[in-house]
Amino acid sequence: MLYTSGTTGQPKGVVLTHGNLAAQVHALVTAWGWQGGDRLLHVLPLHHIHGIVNALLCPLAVGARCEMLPKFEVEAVWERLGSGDISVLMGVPTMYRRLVDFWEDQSGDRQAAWRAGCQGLRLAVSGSAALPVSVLTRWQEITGIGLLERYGMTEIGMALSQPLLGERVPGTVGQPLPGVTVRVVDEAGQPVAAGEPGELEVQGPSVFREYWQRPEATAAAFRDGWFRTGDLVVARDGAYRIWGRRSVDLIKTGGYKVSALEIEEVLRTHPVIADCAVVGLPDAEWGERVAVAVVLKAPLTLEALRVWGKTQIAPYKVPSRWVVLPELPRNALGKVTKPAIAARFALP
Ligand code: MCA
Ligand code: AMP
Repeated sequence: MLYTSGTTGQPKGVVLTHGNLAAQVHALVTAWGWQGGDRLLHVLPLHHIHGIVNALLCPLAVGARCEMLPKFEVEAVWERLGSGDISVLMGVPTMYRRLVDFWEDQSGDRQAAWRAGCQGLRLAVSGSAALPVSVLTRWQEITGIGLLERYGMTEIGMALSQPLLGERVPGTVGQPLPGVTVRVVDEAGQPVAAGEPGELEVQGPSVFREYWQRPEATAAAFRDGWFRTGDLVVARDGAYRIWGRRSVDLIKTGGYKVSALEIEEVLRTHPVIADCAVVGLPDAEWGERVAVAVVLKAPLTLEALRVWGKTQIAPYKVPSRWVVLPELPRNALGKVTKPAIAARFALP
């Protein structure tokens, strides 16, 4: 069972059966050509599919080597890649961005050695959040090898992947993996015409059984037997492109999915916060950054709020930017207008 944030309240437990995990592993072993001789460098957290299924169960399933670093530390990762001893790497876009940025500051000798070591890398995968094409391009320039981008979700494992061999169109996440069936539908659940945006729905043996003790949430997540991902996609020329999300209240920061509503509920328990609204702001390093607009009853600093926040929720959920407002902008129905809040952060 893995916990994942949704658009309502507390994170939900995603129940994955052994059959689900076997199907997820089988799809990746087949599509990505896993072999016993592979040597993966593991740099991901172990409480998500990316770190557990893709980067741990796959090598275990084929008897490959999985070398685990205690945490993602950019120089240590470069040292291992530069040794030539690593054949598979998996990371979130923030990690590839840090690798690229760190490289730029190194001596020519070090860069040459690392580049030579990277020739041992047969597969470098990016996922969990959108990979900026600028990061992809720079990674290719400096290492001489490509990145494979794929799309997945806690409830379904990996669903779409660029090909191991063959053309990988930058900015797309490829095609359905073996055993995964997808469709793209409008709000009424009707398939959209090719090239039109719609919600991605998924079927197959990798799809989870239920949210733990949440039958209504489970029922709401499916439509006619299809799992509703909440992600808007466009399928063009056989490759899928992630277009956006159905909900503005889901934020992806550094590959972690966080719920704006969950963070708001926690922040409202702070004694001097009268009201608040959380939004995701576009950010070059994190993809999105958690930001909050607050209405205060007494003086408070962002630093103090962060220290307190980390005693309540995971550090990556705690807002790192804020704006203090006399009141929150609301529409005629009294609902907080999140785009207006995000726009406040763009002001000088
Ligand atoms: C750390 N911080 C963050 C994040 N990570 N803030 C926002 N978003 C984050 N993701 C905070 C720290 O608490 C710290 O705050 C400050 O940022 C700087 O920390 P730093 O040491 O630089 O960060 P780090 O510890 O090196 O972490 C960066 C990271 C990490 C390695 C990129 O975020 C990470 O491991 N992300 C991967 C998440 C992941 O595995 N996602 C997959 C789930 P302060 O300075 O105040 O202490 S999605 C999934 O499984 C699906 C199925 C899929 O498709 O893959
Ligand atoms: P999680 O619930 O943490 O498993 O995260 C799943 C979500 O991550 C998906 O619903 C997508 O919104 C996002 N995601 C995963 N891979 C990609 C990708 N390659 N590009 C864009 N978004 C992605």
